[in-house]
Amino acid sequence: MLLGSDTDQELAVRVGREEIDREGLWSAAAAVASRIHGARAVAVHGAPDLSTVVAVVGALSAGVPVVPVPADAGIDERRHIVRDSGAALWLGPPQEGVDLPHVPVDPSARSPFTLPEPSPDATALIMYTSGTTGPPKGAVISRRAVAADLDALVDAWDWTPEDVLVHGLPLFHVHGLVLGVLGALRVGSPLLHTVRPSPAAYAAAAGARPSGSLFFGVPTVWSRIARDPDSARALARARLLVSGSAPLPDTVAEALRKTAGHSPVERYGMTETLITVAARADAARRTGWVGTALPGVTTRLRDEHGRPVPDDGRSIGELQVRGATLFEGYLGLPRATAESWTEDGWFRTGDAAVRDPEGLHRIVGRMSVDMIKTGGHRVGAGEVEAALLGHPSVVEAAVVGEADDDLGQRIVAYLVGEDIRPESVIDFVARRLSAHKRPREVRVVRELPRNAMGKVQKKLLEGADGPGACEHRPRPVSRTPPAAR
Ligand code: MLC
Ligand code: AMP
Repeated sequence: MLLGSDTDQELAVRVGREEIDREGLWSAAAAVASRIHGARAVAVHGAPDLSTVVAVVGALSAGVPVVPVPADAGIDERRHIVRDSGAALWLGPPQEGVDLPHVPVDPSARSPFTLPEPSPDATALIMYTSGTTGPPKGAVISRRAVAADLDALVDAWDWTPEDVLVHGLPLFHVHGLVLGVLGALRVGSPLLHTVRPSPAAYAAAAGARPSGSLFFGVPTVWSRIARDPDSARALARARLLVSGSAPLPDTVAEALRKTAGHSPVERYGMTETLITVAARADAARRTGWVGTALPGVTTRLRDEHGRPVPDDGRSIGELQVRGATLFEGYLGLPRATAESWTEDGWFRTGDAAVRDPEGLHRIVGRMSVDMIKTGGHRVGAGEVEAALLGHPSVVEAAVVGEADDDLGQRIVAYLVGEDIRPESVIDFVARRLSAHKRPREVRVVRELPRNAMGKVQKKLLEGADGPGACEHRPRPVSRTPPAAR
């Protein structure tokens, strides 16, 4: 069974003030399953509420692939995901840009409907994720991969039904949905979802009934908690804090060690691979080191010519992975799928890493400046640039990720054009793509730095994250104040 183990725990999931016990959840999910079984795929509005959990569990118990749609998606992105995925039904409240038949989801509905457990080879999820260019691609993830990943993490973190999981992460990414919801249900530990991942909500969950023991967060969440000592102190009683989805700064781990008495273990993954590398709960904390390959996963490092890189803890190569947790491919994109694997069958993560002789990994950056991680969300520079070029005032656009104490990277747009009003441009992207893909800052320049071939030289743009900074940068003629977020 993908979900649901024997447990004495009554509470299954609490989201904000709504909660449901295990029996109620299976029965409400059965009511969804009875209405959608046989559908090719269903799109689920990924709002942070109980209906989303019921919709996902209902679809999985019916063996229908789930397409999570970001709750903050703008109209173009939502339309793209719904159409590209081939979803036949929309589960959740009606949304602009969706013309599918709509199935309302009611957590208080009860049904005795049952179906046999679907095959482990069946698709569990089609999760949309950004590349460096083009619209998001649908990563097809099997039930087998989800189960393998969760079981490996259970082992790494000594995760048991006695744990109470706490997080407030979005219910449309691997972190919040696969680990944060399906993980809790597979293990049988209650989930307290805080709706937003605010420091105060995490602190309250540590003192709730039942009290949280296992806390998940992206580095932005941990950094906000580290800056709020009262909330950090409340986490002293937690069994385990876990950080992932982006690099955890040393300063944040150190501040948590001082105030909460412990710092998070780290783990590394991607939408396409699920979590592949994790530090064990009982391992000494080493900030920036994300642990060893999970059981069933193998990793290797390769240089730009495909040659092996030594495991000396210093030499950098592209991290490549293979194993039980990997996705099946990008939906309807055989070429992009083939390009993401090496000829000898390893998935190219696009992350630069080092590995030490004990097999511990440290992620040192991305191979491409066009892949941005902001607040733990993955955003392709190309897709934001394409959206910006649709704005009537914008003639040229270059988007970079700039180092940011809060978000890790913040999206900065360099624009050439006439009468550019930054707020209008930022809202334009938020309305079309999604709120988390909007530039946090706009810098208007007279021209973009280009090489002889006409290609924009992003490393010459002021503040662009990564190596290659240089004096010959264009000076912005105007910019939004940094406070304008
Ligand atoms: C502000 N808002 C706007 C706006 N300006 N909306 C539209 N247009 C504008 N111009 C609104 C937003 O919609 C939102 O509304 C509110 O302002 C705050 O949004 P924000 O500024 O984007 O939120 P912020 O506070 O910065 O959020 C930080 C954060 C969030 C950390 C809470 O980024 C987050 O939840 N990150 C987690 C990402 C994650 O789970 N990644 C895992 C990927 S899986 P409202 O109404 O919503 O408040 C993966 C695999 C692995 O990576 O390894 O795990
Ligand atoms: P996504 O597909 O949204 O899951 O994003 C995957 C990317 O997040 C990876 O390719 C990494 O760049 C980044 N990432 C995930 N976990 C970590 C981590 N622990 N440390 C550094 N980067 C991470």
